Amino acid sequence: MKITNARVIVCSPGRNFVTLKIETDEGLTGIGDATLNGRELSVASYLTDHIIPCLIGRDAHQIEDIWQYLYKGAYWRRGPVTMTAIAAVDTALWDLKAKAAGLPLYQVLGGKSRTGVMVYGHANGTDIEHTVDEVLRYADMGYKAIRAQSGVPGLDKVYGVGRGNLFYEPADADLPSEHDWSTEKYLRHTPKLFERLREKLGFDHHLLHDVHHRLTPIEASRLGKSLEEHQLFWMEDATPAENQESFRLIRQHTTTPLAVGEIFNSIWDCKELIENQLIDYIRATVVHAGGITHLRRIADLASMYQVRTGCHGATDLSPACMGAALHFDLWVPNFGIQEYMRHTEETDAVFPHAYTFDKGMLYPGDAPGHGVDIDEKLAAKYPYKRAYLPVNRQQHDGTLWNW
Ligand code: GCO
Ligand code: MG
Repeated sequence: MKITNARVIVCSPGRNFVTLKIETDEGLTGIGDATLNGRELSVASYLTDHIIPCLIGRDAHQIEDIWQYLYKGAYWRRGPVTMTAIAAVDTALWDLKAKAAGLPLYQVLGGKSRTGVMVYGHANGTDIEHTVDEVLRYADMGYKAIRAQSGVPGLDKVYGVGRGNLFYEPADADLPSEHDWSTEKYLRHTPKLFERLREKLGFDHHLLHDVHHRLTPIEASRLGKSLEEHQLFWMEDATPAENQESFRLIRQHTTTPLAVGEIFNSIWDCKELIENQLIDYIRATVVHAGGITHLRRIADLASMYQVRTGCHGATDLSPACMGAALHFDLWVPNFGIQEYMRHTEETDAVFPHAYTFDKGMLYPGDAPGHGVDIDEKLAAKYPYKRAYLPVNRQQHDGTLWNW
């Protein structure tokens, strides 16, 4: 099965997405997500200008060789742009291989390890009572696991608090908007949120929380300790993870499970975190961590240390990534949970997909491949629109902080 053509489709049905479509001499096509929020066009150019010319004429079945060719062949290894571009090719090739076999992708990966994929939804509110109501609404919708984020008294804008009911879109401005931050205010507020949540919800649902890189290790340790009695499923991105060693301090102080890795793009970003059992869940995902081929390597390493997967699944990852991730999740032996932030109707219409939601679980479906397509005609109606993620500044003196 020879690759005859490949092209990049950039569209913005409610938000920006970059998609790679690969065509073959057998008439089959495969698609892969290449979206890197706020830096979309750099991946589009990497694919169009530097990768696609090297793909034409290659055997689409040689997924591993093509992966190595693109990774080692670039000479410049790793990095979000490179690894997202490689991921798009890899996802499209797995889609093609499964379609050529006439099988859903999970079968080609090794078959089902479970009946469905437990997902967590995003509940958020402007204050504690609003957030509690939203969490209860998610529980009513059937979710077994719910992430809770709340506005913080005295802070104008914080990560995780949306404007509408079901959708949260942080990349909301033509130039980065500014949020303000106070560790003290956040740390005073967050344990109260979970205390109230457990009071109203009980302990039959999993609760999760995303710190979004905004604490230092010792502050994160304090938060983790104060949340222990509320039995979180995980505390996410408690501190930035460039220095993997910094998780040791958090680990030494708290039994609240730790998750990290949505911005990781390679196994090298999590090697020490995993080998030293400093985390419980690895959040790397198909689109930003080199595709299924590389994510599988990360998951295998993680399984040796009882670290489970918890793939990133925010709306800036397209349905093509979600489809591929769900097949991966259904197969991967050390599965933990899958994030699921629903896409808007406009997005769903551009990306017809086979996956379905029922009672807190997602099911990838049995269509051949990963089960997600792109309606190019419809996509053309939504041209790219520049959109940035916000930045964060310390409230007391304006110092740029982690968002
Ligand atoms: C999450 C993430 C997202 C990111 C977003 C950035 O846990 O879902 O933290 O909300 O902020 O993916 O592009
Ligand atoms: Mg996160």
